[in-house]
Amino acid sequence: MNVVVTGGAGFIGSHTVDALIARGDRVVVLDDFRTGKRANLAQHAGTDRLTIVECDVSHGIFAALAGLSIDRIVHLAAQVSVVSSVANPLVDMSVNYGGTLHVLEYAKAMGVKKVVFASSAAVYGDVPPALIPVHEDAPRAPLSPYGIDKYASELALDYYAAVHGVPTTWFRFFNVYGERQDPSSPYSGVISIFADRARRGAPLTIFGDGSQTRDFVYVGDVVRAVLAGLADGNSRVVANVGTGAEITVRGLAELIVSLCGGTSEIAHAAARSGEIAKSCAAVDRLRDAFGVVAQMPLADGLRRTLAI
Ligand code: UD2
Repeated sequence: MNVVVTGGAGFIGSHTVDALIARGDRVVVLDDFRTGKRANLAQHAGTDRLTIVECDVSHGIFAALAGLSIDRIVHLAAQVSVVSSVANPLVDMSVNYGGTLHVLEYAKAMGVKKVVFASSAAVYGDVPPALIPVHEDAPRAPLSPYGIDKYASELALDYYAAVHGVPTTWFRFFNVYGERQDPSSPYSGVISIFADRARRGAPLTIFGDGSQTRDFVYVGDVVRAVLAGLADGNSRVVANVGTGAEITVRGLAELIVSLCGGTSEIAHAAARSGEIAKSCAAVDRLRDAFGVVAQMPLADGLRRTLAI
């Protein structure tokens, strides 16, 4: 396959590129390097199967990809912070929803055979406890511009498939973690922040009482889902990508501290506003439609992330 990976220099994107190149595909990374890093792709230096194009997905992708032969697209490029989307909804809308429309217009014009899109558990909003683990057909009730943009993008993918014949598949990622997740922003994934601090023996801060739960899925399992989505078939199909298991943030903090030798203190700070209480994916559709079951046990994935 000849695959464009938008956001291919980012955390999930660079792992996707690794897997595509390992199976023999040709890959074009389209990334504006605002948060993506060339270092995430340094392992492919010298390969003729990787082309890197610097471009904002919401501006000029037709020109950026001109002359390249493209079969399929994995669309991961996004503004990824829910909190930033609340502060700057217009930027979020333009990059996240606008970016998806640019990708779909390109796919339509070029006859691309599959677009796989990274949506998010954010489309569900705060799910009532009775609906956990949350199934794909549960109500979509996003609570942030980020969630609205992801849901709007899903609708656009469905529309381009139904009306313009562009095959599309999209996944709702739960809390993805693993190597190369950048801990440097306050809104980085909690595992990247806790791992970074616990490695140094620095204190971990839990927002709220730590009873909130999340479904943490290892990036390698997410990449297997993305690759399954790139295959023919399953157009207009959405699946959650999670493990089906939840852990409290307190339990997570204690596990990471113990894996690191137990020196970090665990402190508490005020809960984040708009905090979701419980999050856990129903994973039967991922298994039944795509043949993918998340395999990495949390403790093993944490050891890899911590490089211990
Ligand atoms: C995740 C996604 C987000 C969106 C959302 C959908 C990440 C990084 N973010 O947001 O993009 O899809 O799910 O619901 O995957 N926490 C602490 N201490 C810290 C940092 C975080 O206690 O230093 C808590 C935080 O309050 C939350 C949990 O850890 O309860 C997870 O936080 P997060 O920022 O990793 O992800 P989340 O679930 O808010």
